[in-house]
Amino acid sequence: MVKNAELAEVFADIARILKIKDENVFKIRAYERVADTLENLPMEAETLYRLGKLNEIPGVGEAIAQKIGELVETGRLEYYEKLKKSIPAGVLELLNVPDIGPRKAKLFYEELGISSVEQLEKAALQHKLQKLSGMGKKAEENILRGIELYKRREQRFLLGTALPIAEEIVSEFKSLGEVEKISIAGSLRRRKDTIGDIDLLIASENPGKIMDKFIHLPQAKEVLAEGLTKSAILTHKDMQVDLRVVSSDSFGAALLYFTGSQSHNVHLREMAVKQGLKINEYGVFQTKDDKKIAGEEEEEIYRILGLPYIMPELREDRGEFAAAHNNKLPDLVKLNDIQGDLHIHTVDSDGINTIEEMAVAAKLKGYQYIAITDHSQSLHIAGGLDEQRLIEQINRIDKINKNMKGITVLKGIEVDIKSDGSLDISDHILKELDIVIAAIHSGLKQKKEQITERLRKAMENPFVDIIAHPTGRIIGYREAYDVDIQEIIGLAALTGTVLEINSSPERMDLNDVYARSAKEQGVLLSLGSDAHQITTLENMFYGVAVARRGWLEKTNILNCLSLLELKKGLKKRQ
Ligand code: DGT
Ligand code: CA
Ligand code: CA
Repeated sequence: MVKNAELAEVFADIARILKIKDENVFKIRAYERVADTLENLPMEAETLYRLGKLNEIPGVGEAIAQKIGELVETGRLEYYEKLKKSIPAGVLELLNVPDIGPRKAKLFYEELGISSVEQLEKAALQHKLQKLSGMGKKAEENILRGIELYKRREQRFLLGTALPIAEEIVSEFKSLGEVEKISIAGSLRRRKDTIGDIDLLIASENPGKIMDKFIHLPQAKEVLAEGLTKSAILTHKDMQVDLRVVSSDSFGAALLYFTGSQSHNVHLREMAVKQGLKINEYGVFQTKDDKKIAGEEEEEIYRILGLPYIMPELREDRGEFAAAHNNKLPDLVKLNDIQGDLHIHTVDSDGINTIEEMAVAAKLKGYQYIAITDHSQSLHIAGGLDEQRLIEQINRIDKINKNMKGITVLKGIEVDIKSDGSLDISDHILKELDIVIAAIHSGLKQKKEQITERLRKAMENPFVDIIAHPTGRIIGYREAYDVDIQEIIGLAALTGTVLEINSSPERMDLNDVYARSAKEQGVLLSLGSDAHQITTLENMFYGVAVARRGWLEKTNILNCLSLLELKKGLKKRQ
């Protein structure tokens, strides 16, 4: 069986090579889309192929269906093999360095023969890049910074990459009779946006059997360490998984210990010492006689220390102990509290599904409403809507709402904030929409004052309800643009503008720290999946993870409101 992920990788690679070769952008985008779709397809493409139903996959036309067929039947693709030979593999890798697009990769390769990231770094340090045409001192510095990001990315994984793998492994274990309890621990349980390694914990009286299963998991590429109670493997994606096996009566203490964070644990231990207690990964003990008084459950351990249960997402030693003491821990928002999705794209710009398809899928999720927020005209590459097409979409949504029961489709736009801070759709049209989100997609290198000014202008517009992905970061690929986020939060409070927590796992923007800061200043936040197809509506989970790490309750979140309340919560249409 050829896995969807493997097919996706081939098409993503094809897109990358075509980019370097300067091929037609639409052709490239078609391959990128297919890669994306395949990765998120709820069903094996091979099965669809066997049923003759490949054409039912959105974005799969004749030519691509044929290629999938060839891969399924022969395990290789002649077109791809030829394409790969036309360019050194290292040149392709250059594209993974932030700030390096196909044009630069081509330039470095052709002018300096650079075909690896190491060679690129060396050339930059020797100031060879700045002399090339179109380059300069600044551009060279940017590339060095990009290489740093690239190296860091090699070491950490997105929550959205690590969690599905961990859950897959957990479900492999669940069928094993010897497993009494199992849990994800570490930063993954705390839902940090990036994950160093996956930590798993199992309670069992038969660790030998557990370890045997662990090192033979289909996910294991390599065994890094093997012991009776502690082992580590490397997955095919080069992610490390640590597993510890403990006995059931220590499970709570071990889970607390291995969930961390380290600073939370240190604080907890210090508290215990003051009460004549000792905590370690085996349990809670009285110092005077070493008698074990707790260990089976986390709740019990917190209780013995006189604390309410502290959710894993709060365990960063960022004030959770003081809050717990004063009974002021937040009642954290849950995925179930989300009443609708406020950031959705469709085929009208760069999405894959239609408005109706998105609405039906959202209704199945139990949402009351969704906002359709396609891109606006400045984003040519994403097929952004001009005013005429937007008006046409507005009319279409009115009709859809008449026919669709059980969910309301809100008319919206992700309007582009241009370099000078103006919007690329005029106010008299924005006024016709239910909801307007504004975002920066270009001029990302502008100075802090300029970017802040652009956002200020957008927030002062009476029709702009939400600022989408307010810092613009793409984790591991692009740093946040230079913006004074505290000033933005202040302006949001002043203008009654909502700030988004973009829930795509590559963005998670605002992040947890800024989201909490926004809450403290009375700013409302909105969670948007930024879905470009049905399957990524699920990204809402990651937005909720950020929200929870940011101490948010449902009252801090716009789309925890019912439809009626939501309309009241938005800026008044004047
Ligand atoms: P990561 O993997 O870098 O995203 O972050 P964590 O938090 O998962 O860290 P990791 O995998 O090194 O260890 C998992 C947890 O185990 C960590 O959050 C706290 C606990 N832990 C590990 N090493 C130590 C240590 O030396 N002292 C203490 N107090 N706790 C530790
Ligand atoms: Ca970890
Ligand atoms: Ca670890």
